[in-house]
Amino acid sequence: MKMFRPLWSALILGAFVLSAGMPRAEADAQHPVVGFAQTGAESAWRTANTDSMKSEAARRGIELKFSDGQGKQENQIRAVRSFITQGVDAIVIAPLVETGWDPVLREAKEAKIPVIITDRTITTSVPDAYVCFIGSDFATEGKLAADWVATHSGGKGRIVELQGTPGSAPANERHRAFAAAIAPYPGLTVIDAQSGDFRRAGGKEVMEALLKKHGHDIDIVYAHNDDMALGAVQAIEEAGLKPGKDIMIVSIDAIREGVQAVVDGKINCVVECNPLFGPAVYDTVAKILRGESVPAKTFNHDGRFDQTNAAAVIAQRQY
Ligand code: GYE
Repeated sequence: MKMFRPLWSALILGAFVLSAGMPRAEADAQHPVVGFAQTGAESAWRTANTDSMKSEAARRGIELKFSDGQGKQENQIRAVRSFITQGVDAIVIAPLVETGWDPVLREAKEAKIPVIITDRTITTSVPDAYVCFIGSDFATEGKLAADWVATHSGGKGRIVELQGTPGSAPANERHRAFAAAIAPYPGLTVIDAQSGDFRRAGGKEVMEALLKKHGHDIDIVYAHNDDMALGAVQAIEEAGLKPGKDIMIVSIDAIREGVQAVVDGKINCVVECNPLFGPAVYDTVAKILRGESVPAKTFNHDGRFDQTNAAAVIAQRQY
């Protein structure tokens, strides 16, 4: 047997070299290694999104390398660089802000690692910087919120806007679309706007400051997410006013607590923004790794809940 040993070693070494040289993608499209650069944990929406990405990876036997960016773009960029160094099969980014991604996207492209942008859109000058986008249409959400306000306010009211993270796609687009949709109503005016960074504490602080500044001159709150709206509800109650009655409140996400606040009459309307796209993301990763084509943009279908339909859906809310 002794004389066969060199042959066996050579064969085993050869097989090892072959598999190491073969892209992992080709080795196993169903069980890839995926790096996910998450923004942070600023809201209940975000926590639900993280849970969806993690639990679906575990269910499918996908190795997920998860990074919490803690609300800092530089942390996300560092995470993506480390995914590249580790040679993951695909990179998923939920980009905190719209700009500033070009260098790291160029690096991923040079390393031939496919990138999927989820949740928030970006602008980039790098050609073919990422394969596709999966998320919600923030402009539609802003318009749905504005249309509800226009209909239910009789086209009149002084609005304060609690904005999301500055420079983020949802803050930019929810602002722009809302402004455009109320423009035909001269009686509706945004009298002030401040960022609460998509956080509950941020929404409460900003609302306290706005109530101090404007006193009883606020008729309507438009919050870019439910967490800030729920913070505003607290501030309004602490100021001795009735949220949902003295001040109309409209927000976006439709997290369970937000829909519950609609049932309770404290928020008037929530526009849905579904965070549960783990399954769609991993289906897309598998397709990309198998060399199949995927749509450049996939948008979730988002609904809207108010007093007319919130109670009927509350039990089925999944996030
Ligand atoms: O609305 C907010 C979260 O990017 C759509 O980010 C997401 C937003 C969501 O913090 O709650």
